[in-house]
Order: sequence, then structure tokens, then C-alpha cells
Amino acid sequence: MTSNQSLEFDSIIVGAGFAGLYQLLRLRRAGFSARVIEAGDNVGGTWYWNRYPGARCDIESLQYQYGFDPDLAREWRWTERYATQPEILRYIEFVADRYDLRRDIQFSTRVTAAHYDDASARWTVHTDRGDAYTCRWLIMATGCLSVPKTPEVPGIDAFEGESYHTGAWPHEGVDFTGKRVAVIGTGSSAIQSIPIIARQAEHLTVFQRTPNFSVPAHNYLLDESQWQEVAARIAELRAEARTTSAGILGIELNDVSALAVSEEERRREFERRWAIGGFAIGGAFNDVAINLDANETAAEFVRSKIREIVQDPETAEALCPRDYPFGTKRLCVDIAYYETFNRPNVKLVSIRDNPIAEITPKGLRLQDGTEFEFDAIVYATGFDAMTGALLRIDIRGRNGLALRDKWEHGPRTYLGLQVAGFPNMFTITGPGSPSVLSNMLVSIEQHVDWVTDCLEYLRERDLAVIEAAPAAEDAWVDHVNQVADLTLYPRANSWYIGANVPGKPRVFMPYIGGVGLYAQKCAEVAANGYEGFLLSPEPALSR
Ligand code: FAD
Ligand code: N01
Repeated sequence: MTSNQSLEFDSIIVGAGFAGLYQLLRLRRAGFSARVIEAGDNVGGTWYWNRYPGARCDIESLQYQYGFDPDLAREWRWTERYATQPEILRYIEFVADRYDLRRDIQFSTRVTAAHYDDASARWTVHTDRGDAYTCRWLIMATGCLSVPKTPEVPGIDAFEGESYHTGAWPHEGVDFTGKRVAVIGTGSSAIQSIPIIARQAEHLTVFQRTPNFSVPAHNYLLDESQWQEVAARIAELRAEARTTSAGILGIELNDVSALAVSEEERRREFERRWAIGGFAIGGAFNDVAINLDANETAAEFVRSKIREIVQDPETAEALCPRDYPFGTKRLCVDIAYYETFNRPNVKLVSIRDNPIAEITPKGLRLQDGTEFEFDAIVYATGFDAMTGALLRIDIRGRNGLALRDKWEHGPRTYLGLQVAGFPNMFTITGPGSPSVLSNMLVSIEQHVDWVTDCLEYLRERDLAVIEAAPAAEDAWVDHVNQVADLTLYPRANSWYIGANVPGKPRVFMPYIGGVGLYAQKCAEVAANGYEGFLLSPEPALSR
């Protein structure tokens, strides 16, 4: 559809997930004109697209919510420890209605290009409808996990049955009753959906390339008092979360080395945290993320749990992760994942040494020639994470510099907020910020608040251009890499490092220094007059 409109705003926000919606609200309240452009036909982002069975948050609902408005927290009642996708989506829709956000959102529209003009210090944003918006401030709230990735296997289009990707699930849902189903992948999306699909399908075959560490959710219904207590103290709790390492409260950190205690004591501590469920196990000892021997104790504990739960010893061994440290790929939080492999209608096929060679019209074939037939194939194969959504847009900064060229060897940013050479463009939870290593709601609010404060600061001083200084960006990129190298994280072939996308530069993308230290650094930068950024007036005025 082409409308060829020319539309001018102070700011364009790309994306109507948690980040884009809060950014819109903040800019509107600060008196900036703003338009959100969203590819989907409604709000929600992640929670609009990922409607696969079993989808839930893995940060507790009471923390995986906005914290900026105590009234909102009082008005919305979460029902479970880990909310389901439909409940989270209802919450986001409630937020959109409550603050009347939809009137400033252009739905069903994809941004295809964004070009900066030096002379006017403005961006022109092109869409797949033929619109050309212009704005001073371009805010990319495009999401870190918003570009679903299917495997590079021939024949995907030739399959005659039903095909689904967890990250682009049909809105009307899927009924697998009586069907022979394949799930490819064993990351968080697979681990959440497999138990539910297994209960529906006649038979389920899970194709696993790399086993994942998963811990039980121990989900439960929230009672009135739990919810009310958080609602009453939401602002204080959110401020406190911003000082923690992952933006999560309630994970007691045991400041002791895993190697400094006896085996019994270690086991007791891991057991206690396994019983609490969720990410509690992450705080068991202070050196699991940095010392390989300490890490191995956590890894072996989870393997022992897998062996306890899964009855068939061969399947149990195949489910045990061995070739990367515990926690260096995102830890999965499950409801009866390992138990599912005790069902007679579920089979695990390891494709580590025998990969999928081809998707055939009837199913798939492995490299050794083994053939399988299915009625449906579910690709739980993840995302082109963190940079994917940005690089799909033809973004050109100063002097026509393409972001794709600038990031040819991996993303480079200052604080994950701006890219040198791309003035007036901000990335919400961009690479180089804690982002996906944190409670995203905490990181999103911190970024949106910082960006809005920054734009107000510039307006008060008649400044029209802000751009990361190349030296500040270089120093930040070095710091991000140095901190990552102090940990075991870069040892895993994870999506954090781009390893799931063939040809993607191997760079550890999020900042692992912690939400608290990071937020403090951002605040200091702002307090020092936006140190490391180059600020200038309207180009016409400065001539
Ligand atoms: P998104 O929600 O991804 O929204 C980005 C939006 O931008 C999308 O709607 C997309 O359509 C739109 N967009 C992108 N490119 C364009 C374009 N070119 N033109 C127009 N529109 C565009 N994080 C946690 O902290 N805790 C959790 O429990 C958790 N659970 C998750 C579960 C799943 C299944 C997934 C996939 C992710 C989960 N995450 C979780 C991460 C999650 O992505 C963030 O928590 C959060 O929802 C991100 O919000 P966002 O607004 O930044 O991005
Ligand atoms: O994706 P993933 P995801 N052949 O990349 C496999 C968030 N999230 O959608 O590990 C065979 O983790 C791949 O194998 P390998 C969360 O941050 C949260 O599950 O590359 N297999 C892997 O097993 C999460 O980390 C929740 O060897 C192939 C799987 O597919 C992020 O989103 C729920 C393959 C992909 O796993 C992404 O999770 C869901 C191939 N060619 C998502 N290509 C919560 O619980 C890929 N794989 C809140």
C-alpha cells in the first residue's frame, strides 16, 4: 500500500513493544511530538508475536512490569508467579488504552530505511507503505529478539505439512491433536512449548543440537497480599532493582566461592535454590560465572537433577549439557520440561553429530539418511538477536555512512545508546548495554528515562544535535569486551555472541558489567553535561 504522505515529527519511535510504548508516553508528557511505527497490527512486541503454547516470562511477573506509575501497578493484578503470554499481552494492551497511546501509533507498517541529513540535522524515515516521515530524534525500540530465525536447511518451503516458528505464531492458535509433530531446537521457546505440545500431539520428536540447562519455575498463583505489597512499593522497588546486577530483586547472593565449601554444603545450597525455582540458583555462589571449576559444580548439579528426573538413562545423558559452562547461554526456566521425556509419545533425537540435511515434503532427513515423517514442524530456532532488527533497516548516518558497514565487524556503540556517525539516533536496550542480561523492564525504563531527560536537556539549551564521540565509543566498546572476557560467557556458542547466525561477527553484544554500575555510569555521563557525546545547535544557526 502506498500513501506517499510526508509527515513531520520531533521524534519517530520504531516499535510498539514495552520500550516503544513507554518512550511514546514519556515524550508526549515532555511536550515532544512523536509517532510510533510498528510492523504488527497491535501493541505488544515480543508478546504480540510469540504466542506459542507455554510462552511465559522467566522474570517474575511482579518484577516484569512497568514501575513508573504506582497507580498502574495498583490497577493491574497479576495472577501467577510467571505470567503467561496472553496475560502479559493483555497488560500491554491495558497500558496502551490507559494512557491513550494508540492514537500516535501507525500499525501494520514496517520501517525500511532511515537516512540522516547533515544540513537539516533531521532523519527521514521510509516505510513499506511509501510514507516518508521526518524527525529530529529517531528512537529505535525495535527489540533485541524480534527477528525470528529459521535454520539454513534446504527444503523448508517444500514441506507439505504445517510449519510454525515460535516467534511468529498464528494468532488463532494451533491444535496439534492427533498429529505427528517435530520441534527443532531446545532453547527457552522450545523448553516452554514442548511439554504442552507433547500433551496434545499424537507423537512429538524433539531435534536437539545443543542441550540447555533448565531449572524449574515452581510456578504458583499469586495471592492478593503478594501483589498488593509490590503495588504499594513499586517506585521504591524499581529504584532498588536499578542498583542490582541483573535488575532483579529477591535473588539472595551468597558471597562465597563454590570451591570454598564442602560437597555436602554445596549440594545443600544448590538444592535449596532448586526448590525455590527460577533464577535463584544463579546466586548460589560468587564465582560460578567466572571460575570454570566453580561453574562445573553448578553444571554437574543440574546434570544430576536431569538424571534423577529422566527415566531412560540414554535420553537423560543426551539432555545433559557438557560443552559450555553453566549459565553462559541463557538459563531456561521450565514447567515439567525434563519430565516430558518420560512420556511414551515423546522422543529425543540428538542431531549434534548428525545434522538435519534437508526438510523433505513429508518431514525431514538427517545427514546419515534417516528419514522422519511429520504433520507439523515447529521451528524453535531463535532470533537474529540484538542487531538483527536494526540491520534489516537501511540506516544511513552522517555522510551516508551505512550502519551495516559501520557494524560489519560487530556492533559498536557508546553505552548501547548511540552510535558514532549516527547523530540523534538512540537505541533502546541496544548492544553495549545490559539489555538481554537483565530484567528488560528495568533496562527499558532506565534507557527511556535517560533518552527523554537528554532530549529535554538539549531543548532547554537550544541544542539540536547529539552524537556519540568516536573516542568515547571506542573506549566503551573496549570496556564492554574487557568485562565480558573476565567471565566465562564468551566460551559458549550463544546468541549473545552471534554464534546462531552463520557469518555474524563473533562479538559479545550485551554489557555484562551489571545494571547498577551501568545505570550509575549513564547518570554520571548526563550529570557531566553528556560527557562523551558531541552536542551542537541547529546546523543553520551554527553557520
Ligand atoms: P519488542 O517487544 O521486541 O518490540 C519491538 C517491536 O518493534 C516489535 O513489535 C516489532 O514488530 C517492531 N519492529 C522491529 N523492527 C521494525 C521495523 N523495521 N518497522 C516497524 N516495526 C518494527 N525479557 C525479560 O526481561 N524477561 C522475560 O521473562 C522475557 N521473556 C521473553 C520471552 C520470549 C518468548 C521472548 C522472545 C523474549 C523474552 N524477553 C524477556 C525479552 C523481551 O524481548 C523483552 O523483555 C521485551 O519484551 C522487549 O521489549 P521491546 O519493546 O524492547 O522489544
Ligand atoms: O532461541 P534460542 P529461543 N539445526 O536461540 C536450535 C528469550 N526467551 O527462541 O543451541 C538445529 O535460545 C539451537 O541449537 P544451538 C530468552 O532470552 C525467553 O528458544 O544453536 N537446531 C537452540 O537449541 C532466550 O534465550 C523465554 O545448537 C538449531 C534453538 O534452536 C531467547 O529469547 C522464552 C538450528 C534456539 O534457541 C531466545 O530463545 C523464549 C539448526 N539449524 C525466549 N538453528 C522465557 O522463558 C538453531 N537451532 C522467558
